[in-house]
Order: sequence, then structure tokens, then C-alpha cells
Amino acid sequence: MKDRVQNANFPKTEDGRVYHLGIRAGEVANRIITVGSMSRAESIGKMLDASPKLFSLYSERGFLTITGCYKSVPVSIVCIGMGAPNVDFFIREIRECLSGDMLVIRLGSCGCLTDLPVGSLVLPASSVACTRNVDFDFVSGDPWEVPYRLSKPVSADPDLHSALRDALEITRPPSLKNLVVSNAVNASTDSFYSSQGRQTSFQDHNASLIDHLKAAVSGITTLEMETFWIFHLAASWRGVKQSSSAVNPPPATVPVVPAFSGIPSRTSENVEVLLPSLVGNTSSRPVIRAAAAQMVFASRSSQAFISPDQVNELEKWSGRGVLEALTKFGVAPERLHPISGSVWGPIESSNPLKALL
Ligand code: R1P
Repeated sequence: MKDRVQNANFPKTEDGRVYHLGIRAGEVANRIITVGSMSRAESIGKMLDASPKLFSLYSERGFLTITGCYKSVPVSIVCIGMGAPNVDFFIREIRECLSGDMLVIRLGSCGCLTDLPVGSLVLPASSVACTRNVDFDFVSGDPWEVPYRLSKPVSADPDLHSALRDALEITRPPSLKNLVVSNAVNASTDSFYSSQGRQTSFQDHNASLIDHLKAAVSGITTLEMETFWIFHLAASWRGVKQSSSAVNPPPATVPVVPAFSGIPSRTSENVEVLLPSLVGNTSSRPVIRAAAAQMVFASRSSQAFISPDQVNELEKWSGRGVLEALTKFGVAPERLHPISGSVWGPIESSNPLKALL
């Protein structure tokens, strides 16, 4: 840590930089692609306009933010690494740096539970969380607990989901025949190994986990590690300022409740849509909209794994498709972060950052 940080509740440097992503207001755009790997972020960054010059920041904690314009529309690419905790840093710290709406599309890799070939693109309309139950006795087995828990589903933003599906078809290179499956169901896990049913030297009690998932979640297609938490935070955010009751919650309720046991039955009929369409919503309250495109790298049915050449062509196509979807998605000017003082705005001599670009 190089800089002095203030405020233990939401740590920032004196000049307003958030603690883990290292950025501050004006360095991240309302439209954001999030990816898991640096090389994916950098290759999508190469598709951005030559002007304004790209803003790029590698944080001490391993996040990368690239901000520029695509066809003159400001956009950011944020590499967050892997897993739910990094999603939490990403969504909350960017939300703190941004005025107006936040549009997030995750472009990630996934494993596929159906017979779709590697190289397919899956767009989840909803996602569940599948997590390891740490109360289960993994050494001896446990008659009282289940080893894995399944959450209720949470939905993608339906408009952004549709925009993404359409953009991927429009940007598809004629030579690529890869399948695109929309309206799918995803499960995000808290481990690549145990809660995705992989067999290792650990006693994970997960040999039948994938069969359980297929039986419990109708339409389940993909497994990965971030989408549920992006959708969940997007759907949970109400855009209200923190109240004193949030800082000092009343002590009447128990802060941690025993988690429910068992894998509930979910069908496509009872998948909840938590985010209604916001088209025509004239409210000035900003929103977070989220969607995802998942590249099938691993087939869990055939055990096939994608080749480097396939990854290159798939990332090129899907990266451009996500950029098109985000930048064509209409956002009213009053719902955008101010241009003034931003890295995509005109150079201001008073802004030392811009002077460096
Ligand atoms: C595991 O290998 C990682 O790959 C998938 C998983 O969600 C997890 O983050 O996504 P990314 O390719 O986007 O990292």
C-alpha cells in the first residue's frame, strides 16, 4: 500500500481512489465489460477507438481498468480475476465512482452441462448460486447437513440480455458457425473444483452434485463463478444513500441466521424475474443492469476443452459483440456520468491526469 487511506467504512485515498480497484470518479464509464483474464481485457481494449487515448490502470490488488470509447461511446473494460469476492469489490467500488446508470456485461468462460460443443456462447437469463456448506462434516460425512446449497435464481436484465443476443448475431463473422444459446440458466459456484463436481484428492462428497443440479434446476446449462453475484448485486441495489439505520442496524434481529438445508426444486416456470423491464421508466433513480455471455471452454459431458485458436476467434467475436450491445444500448444523457473531468472528456489543464494522456 503506497497511499494514505481514509475511512475504514469505505476506504479511499485522499484523492478519492477506491481501495482495491485503484480508480476514482471519471476513470470508469457507465457501460462496462467485465472479464476474468488480463489478456481478454487487453485484446478487447485494442478494439476501442484510437482517440481519446486509452486510460489503463493496473491496481495493486490485481484489477485492471481500461477506459476509452467504442464508436465514440465511453466504455470501460474491467478485469476482475475470479470469484464472488472480486465481483463484490468490482460492483461496489465502481458504483461508488460512477454517477447515473451502470450497465455491466460479463464476458467469461464456463463449463457446459449439456451437449453443446466447446466454443458455443451461452447467455444466461438467470443464475443460481451453488455453494459448499461449511457446516457439513466433510471428513466423516454428515447425516444432518447437505454438502452443497443452492440459492433461489436471480435474473439478468431482460433488455440488456436481448440486446446482447442481437449484437452477437450481427457481429458474427461469416466463417463462424458457433451456437448462441440465450435464455439459459447458469449456476455460479464458490469453487472451481468441489462445488462444480470435480473429483480431486479432497473428500468433497460431490460425486452426484451435477446430477442433483440437473434434476433441481430446469434448463441449467452452464457452471462458472461470477455471474450470480453480478446479477444479485445489480438486482439488490436500490440506489439509496446509506441511512443511519444502515450504519447502526437495530439489534433486534439475529445478524447471522442458520442457512436452510437442502436443494430446493427450481423449474423454468418458477424462475423469478427480479428485474422488470425498465423501458419507459422515467424515474431519476439510477439503476444497475447486468447481463452475461459465457464462452463454453469445457464440456462437462464429453470432457472436451477448447483450443487456443478457438479461444482467439471466440473472444474476438464475442468481445466485439459485447461492445456493440453496450454502446448501442440507449441511456438518457442525464443518466450518464458527467463528461467534464472524465478520462473520456476534453483535456482540461486543471486535470493532471488528462495532462498526462
Ligand atoms: C475458472 O477457470 C475461471 O474461469 C471462468 C470462471 O468463472 C472462473 O473465473 O471465468 P473467466 O474465464 O471469466 O475467469
